[in-house]
Amino acid sequence: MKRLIFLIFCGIYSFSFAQVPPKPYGPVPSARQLEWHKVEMYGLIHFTPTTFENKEWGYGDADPKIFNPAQFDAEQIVKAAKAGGLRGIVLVAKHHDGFALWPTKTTEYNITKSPFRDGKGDMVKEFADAARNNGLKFGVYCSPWDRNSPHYGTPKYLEIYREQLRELYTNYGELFMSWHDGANGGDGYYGGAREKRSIDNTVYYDWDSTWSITRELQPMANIFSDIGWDVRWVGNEKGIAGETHWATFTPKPAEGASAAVPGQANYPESPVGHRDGEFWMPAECDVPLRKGWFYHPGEKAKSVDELFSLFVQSVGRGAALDLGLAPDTRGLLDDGDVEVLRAFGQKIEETFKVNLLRAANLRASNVRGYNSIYGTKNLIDGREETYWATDDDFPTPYLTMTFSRPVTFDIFQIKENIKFGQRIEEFTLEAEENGEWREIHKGTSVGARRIVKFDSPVTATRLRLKITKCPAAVVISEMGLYKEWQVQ
Ligand code: FUL
Ligand code: CA
Repeated sequence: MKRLIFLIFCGIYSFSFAQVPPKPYGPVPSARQLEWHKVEMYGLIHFTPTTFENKEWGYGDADPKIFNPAQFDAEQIVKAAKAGGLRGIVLVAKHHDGFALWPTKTTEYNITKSPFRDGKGDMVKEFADAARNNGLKFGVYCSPWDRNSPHYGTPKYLEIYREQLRELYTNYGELFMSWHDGANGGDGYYGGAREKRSIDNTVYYDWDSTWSITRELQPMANIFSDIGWDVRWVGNEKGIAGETHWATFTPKPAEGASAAVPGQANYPESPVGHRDGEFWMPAECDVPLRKGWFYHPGEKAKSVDELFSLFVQSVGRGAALDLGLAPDTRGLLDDGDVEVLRAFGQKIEETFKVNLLRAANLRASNVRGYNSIYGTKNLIDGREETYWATDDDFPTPYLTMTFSRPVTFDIFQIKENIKFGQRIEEFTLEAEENGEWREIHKGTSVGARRIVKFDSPVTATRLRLKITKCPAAVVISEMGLYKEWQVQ
């Protein structure tokens, strides 16, 4: 009898032990960052009087009357973004020229002084509504640097800036991002002074207090800045993250600077991040669809293949792609831009439609607690929340994928379950050739999504993934093999 009780006890003990999920490793994403990761690709819209001046940085002296986009249609722009596979848009509600696209109480230099909708327009609202109507998330960019304000550089301007944020945070529904650029100080109109104003950006904006307004009024808005907070700048405007990309990062003051603040940080380290970083602060890779952030008649959109390559080098490295969209003076996206977005969206959709790995038999060298709830079938069920996990003392497993007939692919994809942190440090992919394993790829960080793009298609009947360096149990949500779709 005693023996039986003992056995039952052991059974219950091992059963419950086997149910224990892995412990998180290192910093993990917050609820708001997890939502941001799901967006993956979004657009950044620049459209102010600067568009009508054919400039990249307005000086702050443009007559509001030039802002007259007679055919403006937020639906056209947002629909084009959606067709491009973008799941959100961030509107530049105020750029460095200081012109507010909404009827703000904080400055006269705003949309009500323009002919747009006879001075009764609110472009932030039109974009916010169009985004929501089309199922896209909405965010705002309000430039801290303001080349129009006579108060720029004084404490009064900081009050104005914070009030602008408050207006944007209270009148346009839930925001998924609050975007803060690092450009601040320099020459400008400044209410007619036409001079150079320098501020000490380590103290002037008092970001801790400024961003407490964001937290209070928009708790789900991810704060983007050069040095992170929720999302860090990738350190270039090419749309490319490091080949190795750690979502973890520790902002440090740039050489010679006293504090890590927007405009002064350790940018050379931003593309890769820090393996032992203190915070979860994944990179956003921003890049304009055309050459400039604003529309210029002589420029044209990048090609579908260029965009796909940027997608692989940003989203495919666990970061996000923020693609600049520039409406023209009509207030519409150029036909060429619309077409390229459509074709890009189609390419992504078609490429990732069929996961060829679903046809494989998957065998792992270890499954956590021998428990099928952590089994390899979770890798191909199309659900992010289910995962293959190993035992804590088995962080370098391998996984064999066997097909009944040869499979041809040129994309291999892995997604870690980032709720448990970023874990994998090195892996290899091998293909069996004449009974021997041949390494076809050696990779590093995985994180939210790792897309490995092969230069030419690979055909194999057996493949093997080896996790060769990982500090804790492996937790992988999804894996896949795909064939890059080409425009027919
Ligand atoms: C930068 C700005 O200076 C550019 O004009 C543009 O808005 C880009 C997205 O961010 O900091
Ligand atoms: Ca899954």
